[in-house]
Parts: sequence; C-alpha cells; structure tokens
Amino acid sequence: MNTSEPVATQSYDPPVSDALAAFMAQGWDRRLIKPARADVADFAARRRERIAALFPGKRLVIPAGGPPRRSGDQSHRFRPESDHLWLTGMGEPHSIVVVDASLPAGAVLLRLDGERRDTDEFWRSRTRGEFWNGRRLPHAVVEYMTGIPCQDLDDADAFLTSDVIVLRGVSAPLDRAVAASSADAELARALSDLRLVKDSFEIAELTQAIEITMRGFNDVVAEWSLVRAHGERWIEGTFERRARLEGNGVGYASIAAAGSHATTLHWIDNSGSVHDGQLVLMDMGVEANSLYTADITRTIPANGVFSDAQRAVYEIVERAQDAGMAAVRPGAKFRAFHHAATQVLAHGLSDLGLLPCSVDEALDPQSQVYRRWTLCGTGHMLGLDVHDCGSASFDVYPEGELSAGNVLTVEPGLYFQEDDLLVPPELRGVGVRIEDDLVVTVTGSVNLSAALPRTVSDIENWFASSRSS
Ligand SMILES: [Mn+2]
Repeated sequence: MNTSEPVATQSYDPPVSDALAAFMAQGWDRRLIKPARADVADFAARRRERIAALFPGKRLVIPAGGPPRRSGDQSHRFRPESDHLWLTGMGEPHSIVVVDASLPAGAVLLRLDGERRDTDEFWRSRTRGEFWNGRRLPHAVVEYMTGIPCQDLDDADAFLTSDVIVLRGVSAPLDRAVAASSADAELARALSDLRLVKDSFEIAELTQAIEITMRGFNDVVAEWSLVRAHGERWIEGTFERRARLEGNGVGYASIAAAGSHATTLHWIDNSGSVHDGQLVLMDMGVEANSLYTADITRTIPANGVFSDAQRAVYEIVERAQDAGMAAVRPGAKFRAFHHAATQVLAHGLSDLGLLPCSVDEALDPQSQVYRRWTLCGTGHMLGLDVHDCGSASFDVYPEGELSAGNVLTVEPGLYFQEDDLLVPPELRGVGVRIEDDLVVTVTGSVNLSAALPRTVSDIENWFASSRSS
C-alpha cells in the first residue's frame, strides 16, 4: 500500500519541475549531520595510541561491563569500567572497545546500536530494550562523538580472534568467550601505569569534582542542626544530594562516622546518631559527570568546638598532613609523603605518652608499633577511580617516583579504639583523619582542596559562621 500523496504546492510558491524533484531526492547522507565531538575525544585517541604502542601487533579488548546485580532481579545503576571510559570517552553498558593498529582507524567500538526495530527486543528486553532502558545513540552519532568506528555488539565474534588480550574481570560474557592469556594481566597493568599521569582534560575534571565536593561539605555544615537531630544519615543524604545535583553521584561509599565509628576505617553504615562531645569524621567525594572523583576527609567536633584532648590529637594529624603535603613533588618517592607524615604521627603519639618505646625504636621497620593507632597508609592515587591505577606496576606505583600530572590524596589519621586499654579514657573512641587532594606540578604540588576549612581555628570558624548566617 502506497500511503504517500503528492505534496500540494502553495499557490504563491514557484512550481517544481520533475527534474528538480528528482535532483532534490538524491545526494544526501544524514550521517554528515555532526553532533558535537566530545571534548575528551582527542585525548582518548592519544591514549589509545599509547596503549597500542606498548603491545605492537596485538589486539586489545577492553569492555565497559554491565550493570552489577544488586539482589533478586534488580541491578545497581550502571557505571562503566574506568579503563574503557579512559580509552573511549564513552561508557555505555555492554560496549567493548577493540584497539588494534591493523584496524582501519586503529580501533572499533562494539556497541548496541540505536533505533533497531527489526526484532521485539526494543520493547521486550529488560536488559537491552530501549523502551526499558532509554534510547541509545545511533552508531553514526557515537562515531562523530568519539572518532571511533562503531560496529554492532552482535558482530563482536568477528573481532575476537584467537590471540586477543582482554581486560579481565569486567565482562563475564567476554571472559567466557575468549581464552585467558598471560598477557591479560600485562594489559591491566599497562593501563594503570599510563593512567597515573593525568592529562589536562583529567586535571580539569578532577578540579571540578573537588569543587563540587567542597560545596557538599559546606552543605553538611550549613545543615548541622539537622545533623544533630538526625545523625550520620543526614550527613550522607545531604552530601549525596549535592553529588547528584552537580555530578554523577558519589565516587565511593560515603563515610559519615560520629564518635567511635570514626575508628572503623571504612564505616559506611552511616546509621548512628551525633552527640555533643563527639568528633565526626566525614570522608566523602563527588564523582563528576565525567566520572572523575574527589576524595576528601574532614573531622569536626559535633558541637563546633574541639575539646583539649581532641585538639591535641587533631593538631598532631594536621602537622602530619602538613609534613606529608610538603613532601609531594616531582622526583620524590611515592612513599616519601607517607614516611614524612608517619614521622610526625609517631612523635605525636610519643608526646601523648602512648608509645611503649622511643620514637626511633617505634619507627624501626622491625617494630612499627605506632601503627596500632595509624592503621593504614597515608594516601593513594586519585582519578576515575578513588583508589586509582590499582593494577599499576609495583616499581612504578607504589615503589616509584612522583611525576607532574599525578593526582593523589594525603590523608594521615589517628584512630583510638573504644576498647583500647593503652590509651587514656578521654581518647578512647576518638578517630581523626584529614584528607586533601593534590596534583603534582613540575615545580611541586598544588592542594586542589585547600579552600575547605582544615585547621582547628578554620573549622571552628566554619561552624560559627554557618550558624550565624
Ligand atoms: Mn582516600
């Protein structure tokens, strides 16, 4: 059935000849309508060239993964694997990027195309259907955005030849489809090694994530009377509202830890109340829409003023962080800032009369007894993942040297468990951590989160001014 009708020309329009009509009907290609090329596209292209150069003649396969199962038939919101995002600037569920210099554009993006209506998948599939999960971009649009040719995910087998190297542990179907190789771990390591040094796009995105995070902390302090009324849950909810408003969400599970909860390093229940006399430790970071995350910790008194004992502990940690941050510069060993900070912590613990031996004895690698109260390292790389580049070579990170473009946290802490008989009662259940995010520059470093109140007086003023306003 032909449902088309001749188009009536308005009487005042010029008549249309058959030749014009035929001429107008040819010579178009809708794919030439170019959406904006993503800002990250050129950076991602260079990243693909760099990883390809490390594996000459090889085919590298890096999946984005899919939404993780929560319970029953429910999934968590999808968040792509960082290596995939870093190489493509895209992060669609189930997508796979193949990097191979022998391919026409050096890479191909295997993905679910948009607008398919030739099967009933679009309205029936809970996992892939557009009517369940939202419209997908057509291949042509993604090609313009990324500069990477796109192919249907259903045609992936043609690209998964026998000797490919796969980023494992991200996509179970892909892991099953391709035999494991000893080179797989090398690929994960090489990607982490390359991601250690951030390009200008990444520094800008991290800076934005940190700025949003600082606004989130300010939101929490501005609502402190509600925190007092409702406890840790109000901290989590208030911060995460800011994270969703201006970013993708939080970059890791927020830690809102009042009183002795702060001595649990990863307290993420955030279900406790907040009482006068407690310190409240908040370790929270916004993940920007580009999926770069901040990671900041502040420890503040519930009633806005430090007690003498709390101030003594806090100022030890503050001095340790000062020493740590001062040791962050290009050419320094990665571990140097940790050693600088722990020196101060050990001296502080000695000054508090807690060490069972001299400071030198405690710092001896054969002893390290001060770690009863410091528990963990002093910082880590930061980027698309909060603990970034976790697969990097041991001799590059953590045994390597810092270089310009590294972004890392400096976060010393002291943690006195509530059942610790070796500390005086007034310190039991006190946990203090201070964490800022630094970028290594060619001459030293810049604290990107320096605008957030940090010293004892800054924090007490922060409270006083937020209450009066
Ligand atoms: Mn951290």
